[in-house]
Formats: sequence, structure tokens, C-alpha cells
Amino acid sequence: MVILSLSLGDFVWVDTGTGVPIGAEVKVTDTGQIQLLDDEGKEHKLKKTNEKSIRPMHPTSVKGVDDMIRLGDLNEAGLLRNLLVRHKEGIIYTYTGSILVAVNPYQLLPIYTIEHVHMYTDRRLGELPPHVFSIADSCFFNMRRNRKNQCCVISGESGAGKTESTKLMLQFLAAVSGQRSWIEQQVLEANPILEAFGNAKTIRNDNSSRFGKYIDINFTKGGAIEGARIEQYLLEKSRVCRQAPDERNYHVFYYMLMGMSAEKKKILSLGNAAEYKYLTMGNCTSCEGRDDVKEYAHFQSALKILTFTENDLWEISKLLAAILHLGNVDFEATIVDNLEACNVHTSTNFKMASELLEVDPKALGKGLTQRSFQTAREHVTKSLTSAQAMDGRDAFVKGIYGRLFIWIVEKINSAIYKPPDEENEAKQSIGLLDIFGFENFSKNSFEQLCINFANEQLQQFFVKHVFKLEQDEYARENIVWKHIDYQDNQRTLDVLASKSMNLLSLIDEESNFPKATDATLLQKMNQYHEKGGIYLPPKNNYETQFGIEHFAGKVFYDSQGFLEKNRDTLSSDLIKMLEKSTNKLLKQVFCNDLKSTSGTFYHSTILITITSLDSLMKTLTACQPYFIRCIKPNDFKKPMLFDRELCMRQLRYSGMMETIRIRKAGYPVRYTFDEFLTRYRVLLRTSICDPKTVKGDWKTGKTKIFLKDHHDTMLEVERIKQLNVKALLIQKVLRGYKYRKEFLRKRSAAIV
Ligand code: AD9
Ligand code: MG
Repeated sequence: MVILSLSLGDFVWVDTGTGVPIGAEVKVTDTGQIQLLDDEGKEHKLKKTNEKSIRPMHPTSVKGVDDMIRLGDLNEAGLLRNLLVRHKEGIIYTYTGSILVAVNPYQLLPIYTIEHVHMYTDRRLGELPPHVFSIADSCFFNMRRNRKNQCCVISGESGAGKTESTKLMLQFLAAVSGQRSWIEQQVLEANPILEAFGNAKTIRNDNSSRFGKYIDINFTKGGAIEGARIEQYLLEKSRVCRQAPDERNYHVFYYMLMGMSAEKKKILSLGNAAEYKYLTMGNCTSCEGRDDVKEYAHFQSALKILTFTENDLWEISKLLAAILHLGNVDFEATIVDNLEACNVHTSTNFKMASELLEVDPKALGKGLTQRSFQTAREHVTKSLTSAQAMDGRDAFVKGIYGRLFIWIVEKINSAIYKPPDEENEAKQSIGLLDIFGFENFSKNSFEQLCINFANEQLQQFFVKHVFKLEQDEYARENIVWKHIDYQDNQRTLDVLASKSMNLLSLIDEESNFPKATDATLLQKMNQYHEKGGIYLPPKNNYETQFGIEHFAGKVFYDSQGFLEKNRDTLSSDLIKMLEKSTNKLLKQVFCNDLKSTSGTFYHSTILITITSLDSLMKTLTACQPYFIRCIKPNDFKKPMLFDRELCMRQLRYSGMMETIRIRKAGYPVRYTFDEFLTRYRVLLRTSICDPKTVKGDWKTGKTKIFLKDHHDTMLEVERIKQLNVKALLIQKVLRGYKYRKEFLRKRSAAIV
């Protein structure tokens, strides 16, 4: 009987019937009774606990292991407890082979010092405890060893720690690539600028990235950082005009209002955050733990480092101030020719907005309250209702901010990116991908659909790399292999973007029909996808919500506003007005629109998203990838709190269980015979080539040799040792040679 064989201090699994079995220790109570104390501090009386629900725990699960593939209890409970016991001890990193799992500690840990950088430099993965620096070092090492570009895909939901991990990777790469040079500093300081314009406080994360980024860091042949290029994806523009409760607009607005000198603010006629509608929609203007004054100072110094001039900052501030003033502009409803119309309420805000945009106030007023269009025969002007005018104003503001953001990223790139010259061969590079995490709010809209689509693509990249290509190659190389099943999200991607009449193409097509509405869109989606199972149609004809079965769970989207959001239309009257503006920066950020002769300013958000994600996938596919899976341990941004259910959900949808299985059974490192021989020839006469030493599980295929991660580490460590021994020998020989030459010289001198 299991219970009777238990002794004090033993660890067991208890299945409480409520989910994944929990770990528990056998203890004795004050009254001398034996009981189980589980990982959450709950007591279980042995008498009441059904003995069938108790299983002994494998020793590896008691204290936890560095690499999940070493777990004896290879099941969900084992995997979850491993992260939990480590988290309790403040250990946030765990490997699954070469994939890093990082649990957000929500506190500053003393593990990112320069000593840690040195410690992890030029050490193979697995030699030291798991660390994000080790992944960065491996990317750097492999880039040089295999002469192949590397990338690191950092995923996880909002607040899980992707952006922080990206910054730590960058910090490490900058430190190991050489002395702190100007370009390295520039690459590092691009971040505070991007975050000022693209990050905001949300309910999930006080510094949530509202755009995706891919930083491609270029290195010289010697391994020094030569430059970098930043690609940005899908900034959430709606946040500039609207924020959900307890959320803020982009950081930069608050920085400016808190940090700018009083004189400058006066010129821009700026007050406090509380005075602006665009900053108070979420009823939250400050962010605990974030000092906007200090951040503004940092932002300003970063701008200088990235070669933005004082004047650039002033011009940017003018546009930001114009946005805030525009947000406070009111419209008065009137009736013209029996039709609803509106007038701009001429306030200081309105005057300041036109002054800062350097446009004629009359033209701005007209542009905001009327819309002109061309019919077959004539040019017609139509008055807008005040609601329409407000929408048009918001679209204008989003247009300015979105283009300003793109201009800023381009300007940063012009400072840090050195295009390859003709003589130079292609650069070596390491790319870091940090996008917005998967989102599922109580109300989801078009923005969430785009974000989640991007996350589906990334998940597919992971699935392809870790499961599909891997197992295909075993088959090609005739390696004996038992297929491992995995959750493939390809079907969701097909419904979203590949199948004919896929959801994204339907949205885009409908956006092209002037008469289409969100309701007609929904009808079409129902018509083509009702029965597939991935698309979940609305429950009845009045419902505007549809659902999608994503890899990370079901998400319901409200179709209202989809077409308008995808069209992202800007009034052609306002664009025409900008032609006459004397504001240089404003004209520059709109230069493509001003050049356009089509007369419509319709950008398909979906088309832009698909095109940029396709190009990202191509880039990633051409690299050797590393993966970091960030896990958010609780919803309260609290240290030392590990919500088992929340973590289990993330581990499940990221496919961690199957990943461990394949990494445990598989051979993720491979070389062609030639490559292998060239690299490890030095080990030929060492004990490592003795079949007794090289026990274990490696395989030879038709053209390649297949290894486990730990073999690779062992071979590299031994190789370096041998090379060092050889180098010492050579030194000795050379020294002997020098000594002998000197001796002969002296002797012949003596003879003479
Ligand atoms: V989002 O999808 O952009 O909303 P991220 O990027 O995944 O999200 P982020 O990196 O911003 O999350 O982390 C959220 C917060 O967790 C940070 O602001 C830190 O306060 C905290 N964090 C994350 N990682 C670490 C860490 N390694 N050490 C200390 C951390 N704190
Ligand atoms: Mg982020």
C-alpha cells in the first residue's frame, strides 16, 4: 500500500481531482499524525485522501532540474512543479534543451551584473546554470562558428518579460562584442526612444509594447557590433485617441508634460495631463514606479545619442502638442439645408492646433467638418455630423502619430544602420524578435485580430522548426524514430490567411466595397467558414461577435468597426490642406501621401500586416533560430507569486510538453560528416573518441551526424581544451626555437 510505505520528508504527487496533480511533502502534525502538505501550503489528511490519488515523486522533481529533459516525471505536473520550486528559490531560467523558459520574477535580481556577463562569455550552453546571457552567447558563438545568421524568437503573453529579455540579450551582445563603442551605445539607446513612442501602461503591463520589433544586429568579421536595423510592426494607433480604463496613452505624452521646461510648455500652450481628453480616457495619468520626469531626461539624452538635434525634438514636441490640442477640439451640431452638420468650436485648443500644424485655421476647420468627393459630373462637398467630424479628427491624429512613429524608426535606422558596401560580403547578424504578446480581453477588436494573427505565425514558425522539419529530417536521413505528435496551428492559419476566401482576405475585400458594412462582412464570414470549427459564428443574427479557435485559446472579436479600422482612411481634404502647411516635419512624415496622386488615402492594414509578417518569416527562416519562452507567473505583477493554473495554461498552449518530449528523444544538433570532421579533427586521438567514453545516444544518418545538445556542449568544451593544449605546445616549441636561435647566435658571436 502506497500510504504505509511513506516516510517523513518523502515527496509525493497528490491528485486533488481539480486539475494537474500537485506536489506534497509527508509531514507530521503536532498531534503526531502523518499528513501531506502540498506546494500551496494546503494540508491533506492521509485518512481522507484516497490512496489511489497518491503517487511517489521522482527524485528529480523534488528539488527541480536545470533542464526539463532530465525530469523523471515527464508529465504536466512534473514540468509545472519544476518551474514552481525553482521560482520559489528565485531561479527564473530553465532549459528545455537549448530552448530557454524564463519566468518573470517581477523584481530586480542581482544576476545581470558585468561579472555575470564575463562569467557567461564564451561558455557553452549547459556548462553554467540556465541564463538569458547563455542564449545570447550561444547566438554569438554559433554565428561565428557556423557563419550563419542567428535569430532569437522571444514569445509569451503580455507582461511575460519579452521586452526585458530582449534588452538583456542586447546588453550582453554589446558587452561581449568589444569595448563600449559609440555604435553599441547607439544601438542600446534606441530602446528608450522606441519605448517612449510605442509603449504604454496597460492593465497587464506597466510598460506594454504596443508594436512589434525585430532588431537585426550586424557584426564585423571580428565579432564587433557594426550596426543594427530595426523593423517595426503594427503600432496600435487607436491608443493615441482612446484608452481602456486604468490604461494610459503612449509614455511620451506624459514624459513631455512632466519633464519639459515651463517656458517651452508655455510656447506650446501645454498644461497638465489631466487637461487633455486624449490622456484621460483611462482615468489614469500616472504610473506607479515610473518617474516621468526622469524618463524624459533619459529620452532626451537617448535622442541626442541617436543624432536627433534639439530642433528635431522641438519639431516632434510641436506635433505631439498639436495632437493633444486637437483632442480637445469640440464640434457644435447645427442644421444646414435641413441636414445635420457641425462647426468647430473655436477654442484656444483649436487655434493652437492650427498654429502648431502651421496651417490656415479656416482650412483646418473646413477639413475637419466637411468632406468633398468627386461624382461622375462634379465636385461635391458634404457637411459632417459632429460624430463624423470627431471620427475624422481621430483618424487624422492617428495618421499623424503613426507616421511620426515610422519616421522616428527610420531616423534611428539612418543613425545605426550601415548598408553593406559592394566589396563587403553579407554581414553576420543576430536578430531579436520582440512582438506584442497574444491578447484576449473581455472586448477584442480588429487590433487584437492582427496581434493574434502575428502570434499564430510565430507559433507556426516554432512548430515548424521544432517538430515538423526536425522529424522530416530524421525520416530523410533514415534515423530510427518514433513520431512525436504535436499541436499544429496550421489549420487556424489556413482559415485566417491561406485558404481561399480566408477571413483576412474577406475583411480586405469587403473594405474595398463602399457599400459593404461590418454586418455584410459577418454574413460572408459565416457563409464560408461556419462549418469549419476554427471560426465560431455568432450565436444569432443580432450578435456582432465571432470567435476564433487560436492555439492559445478561443478569442471572441467584435466585428463592429472592422472595415473602418482596416481601411484606415484619411480624409483627402485634410491631406490637401497639409500640402499648404509650412511645418517641415509634418510634411515629411506625410511625404508618401502627398506624393500619391490617387486621391484616396486608404491603407489596408491587413495587407501591410501580411506583407511585413511574410517578410519577417522569410528572414527568420534563413537564420538558425533560438527560442525564449517567457512565462507570466501571476496577474498581479507580484514577485514570489506563482499561479499554477495561469502557468499551466501558458505551458500548454506554447506546446512545452511536446517540446520536452521531442528535445529529450531527438537530436537537435547536426553536422554533415565533412563539417564534423573539420571541426573535431583535433579530438581524434583523445579519450573522447573512445567508444567507452562516448556512451549514449547519437546517430549517424545518410549524410549527417545527429547529436543531442549536451553532446555539442561536450565536444566544444573538449575541442577548446585540445586547442589550448596545442597552442601551449606550439608556444613551447616556439620558445625553444627562439632560445636555440639565441644560443646559436651567441655561440657564433663568441667564436668570431
Ligand atoms: V508586452 O506583450 O510588451 O505587454 P512583455 O514585453 O512580455 O509584455 P515586459 O518585458 O515589458 O513584458 O515585462 C513586464 C515587466 O515585468 C517589466 O516591466 C519588469 O517590471 C518585469 N520583468 C520582466 N522580466 C524581468 C526580469 N528579467 N527581471 C526583473 C522583469 N523584472
Ligand atoms: Mg514588450
